[in-house]
Amino acid sequence: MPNKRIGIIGTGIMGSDHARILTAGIADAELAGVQDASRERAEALATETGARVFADPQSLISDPDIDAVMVCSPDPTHHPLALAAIAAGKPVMVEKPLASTLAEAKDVIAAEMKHGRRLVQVGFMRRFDPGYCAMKAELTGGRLGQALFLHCIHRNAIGPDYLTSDLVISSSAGHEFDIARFLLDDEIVAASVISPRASRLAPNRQPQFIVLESASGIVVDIEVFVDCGYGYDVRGELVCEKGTISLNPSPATTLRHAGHDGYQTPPDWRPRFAEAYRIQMQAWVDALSGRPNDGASAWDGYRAIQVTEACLKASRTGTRIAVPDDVRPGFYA
Ligand code: ISE
Repeated sequence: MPNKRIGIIGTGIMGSDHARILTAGIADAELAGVQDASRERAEALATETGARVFADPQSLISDPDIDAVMVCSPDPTHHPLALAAIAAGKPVMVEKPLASTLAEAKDVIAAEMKHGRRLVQVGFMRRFDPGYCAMKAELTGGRLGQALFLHCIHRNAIGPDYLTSDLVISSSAGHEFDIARFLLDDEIVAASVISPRASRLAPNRQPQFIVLESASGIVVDIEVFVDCGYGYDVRGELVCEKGTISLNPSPATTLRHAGHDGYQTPPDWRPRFAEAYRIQMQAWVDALSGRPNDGASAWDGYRAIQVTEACLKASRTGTRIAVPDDVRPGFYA
């Protein structure tokens, strides 16, 4: 079977990372094209990977030598480019979030359903992280009993300048919204948010403390602090009736040296989730040949945005906000 020819739109941090993962050893796929608003940046990646450079997103999407597309360009472009890929009948992996608003996410769902075949996967890579997968398997196995709490911590060393308090919820906590639904196999029905004062080192945005309630009665709490200073740190503990299961820090080794005993903390999320990104990529490529996977669908992307919007409203009003309980269309069963 010939390799699937992948085109990547957006060659910034995530697009370049995906390109390197793809070229480093994903079976049955090759990086065939790249495109970026900065031609220079696209060309640099093309030189490194041997991919062809496209002048604009549409020419990459419609090219007969591109079988499937990854959208890694800035968030506001996700919605139009997902629609363009659906219109061309090409499978598309859209980096999270699926869209910038609920209305846009609904558009993508409507277009995909009209097309009649599932084409969209959203890049919520934690679904492929071995740690989260082990937590899910343990919960499903039943030995711990029913879940009661999911405690989550999401810390970045230092957020980029453009990251506002709202984006901390949509861009960063969005991962927890999706992984909570996936892990617990449950829907989020309500959200409350409180914020401590801003760190004096990052006065332009506040850390957030989010409490979500699930339909079956599980409480999920999430600390999101993108300016913790020391490194990238994602934690999770699932508390059940008969025990708990926690994520371990990802490094395989502990270093004792010069008065220090512990783990190195990575500067950002790529080393922490390297394995998740690799497994996600292989699973997506395999799905192009018809093998289903547990990746997030456009419906999951839409639900994550619904939780985001409830959190934004909860944060503004200081009240508990119900998340609408939309019925999942059979198309996304
Ligand atoms: C970023 O966009 C990501 O996707 C990372 O996984 C997350 O940890 C970070 O906070 C986001 O800004």
